[in-house]
Amino acid sequence: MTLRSETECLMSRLGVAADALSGGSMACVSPLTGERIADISPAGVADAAAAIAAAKAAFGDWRMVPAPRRGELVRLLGEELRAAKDDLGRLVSVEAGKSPSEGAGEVQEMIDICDFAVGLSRQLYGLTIATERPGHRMMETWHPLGPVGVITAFNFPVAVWAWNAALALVCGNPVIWKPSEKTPLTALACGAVLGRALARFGAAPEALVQVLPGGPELGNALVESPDVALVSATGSTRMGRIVGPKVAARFGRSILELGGNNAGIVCPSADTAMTLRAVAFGAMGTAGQRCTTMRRLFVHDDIYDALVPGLIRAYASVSVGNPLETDALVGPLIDGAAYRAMQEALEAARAAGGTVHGGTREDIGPDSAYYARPALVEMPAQTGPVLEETFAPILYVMRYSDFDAVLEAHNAVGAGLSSSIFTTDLREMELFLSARGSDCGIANVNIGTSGAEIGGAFGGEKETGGGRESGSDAWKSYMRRATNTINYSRELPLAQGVVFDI
Ligand code: UN1
Repeated sequence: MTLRSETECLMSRLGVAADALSGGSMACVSPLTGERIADISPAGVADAAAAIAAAKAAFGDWRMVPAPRRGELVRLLGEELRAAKDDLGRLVSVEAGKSPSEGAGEVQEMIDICDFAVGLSRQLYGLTIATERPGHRMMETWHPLGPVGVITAFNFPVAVWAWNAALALVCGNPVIWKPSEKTPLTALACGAVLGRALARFGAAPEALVQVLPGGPELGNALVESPDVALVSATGSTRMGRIVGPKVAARFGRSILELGGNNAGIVCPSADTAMTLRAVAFGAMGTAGQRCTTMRRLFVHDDIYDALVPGLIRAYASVSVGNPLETDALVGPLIDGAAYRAMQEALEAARAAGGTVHGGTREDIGPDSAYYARPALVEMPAQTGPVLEETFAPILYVMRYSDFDAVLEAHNAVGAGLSSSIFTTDLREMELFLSARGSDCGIANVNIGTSGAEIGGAFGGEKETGGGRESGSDAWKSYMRRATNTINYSRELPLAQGVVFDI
């Protein structure tokens, strides 16, 4: 079976008819082989405008549906996702090149956030606050915000949408989704899965969730429209520099989840065998194409020789290949541009005095597929490409001897998403987690930088954009807060003791 016909089968089982997959002007390509697996019809800016208007109308109704009832829709979505897990996970592998386990894991992440959001639908708590005025009560109420525009990247084509959609829906907001141009099929499939949940739910407003596959002009329409209350955008820092100011200029709200340049610090007391496995997954998993991928590793002089030669061997021996045909752990890069960016970074690393292990193209599949052996680069210092995020499996390894200096080096990059320390020394661990330690939104101990669970808030600081999605109280970004002061007395005492007797 060709990948194209497998895609048609998967899509049809997921609920997208075959005639939606051919004859359109937007080519969908699988990175596994470079094969065209569908030609769909993209949405245009007029469709985006219509979608925004429809979402605005849907908001009028959805905001009045009690939150636990809204949670019921998300519960049904979780059920439909459980039923669709195998097919949707496989489609993620076909469209984004992930291994079956990572494809399935991504759908599991969607199911997890649905479960979380269902619970949340009964816990959108506001505080009751002590007031200084007698006979008064003060409280806060969380209200739905408005239509939410979700812009996602190719590397987590479905999970990141689910983080946003599940929360937005229980918070009372319609969703308009602009998926990556590289992964529109999984988005259409999610639309069909959600359609089944909506049909079972019954009385949801029209256009509660809409999918707009197509080019950047669609994302721009969401960014510029005053009717899109919140834009949640995942992608490069370059993209965020455009989206953030535009949304801010109209006083809209944004959640930005941008680049990462995530590092690990390996201390003398680290468990070397476990560290090696954690670094291998963090740096090579998903072919280095997670925003949480480990990209820098600082290794203490005393442990360098016990760890790094073994890591270099792991890089030389890790299986690279088509993960649907072999049990390869490292699949393809998303496209030729990603491969070229990887080679440019490696060239720059060599020019800066780095020793490159691996990184070459593997002779797998047709010319239109880009498989590369992950690269480990021993660097004399944190310079040149080490300071940038290259979305490919490159790990820059550097030595350190002084803990305070390594903390400083750790934080001396633009991005601030995820970080790890490998140590069994309590003082090092706590310093890393302290106010003068890691400056990232995620700081881990004895695990890698990637693979966060949905229960925590996900996102990072500095050039990562500052947004938080997923768990903890990230839901608050999807609602507006009203502070209410109620006078149940017959007097009118003014706050701060102000007197105004007329
Ligand atoms: C991303 O790469 O944009 O923590 C999201 C992780 C995943 C999510 C990554 N749960 O690696």
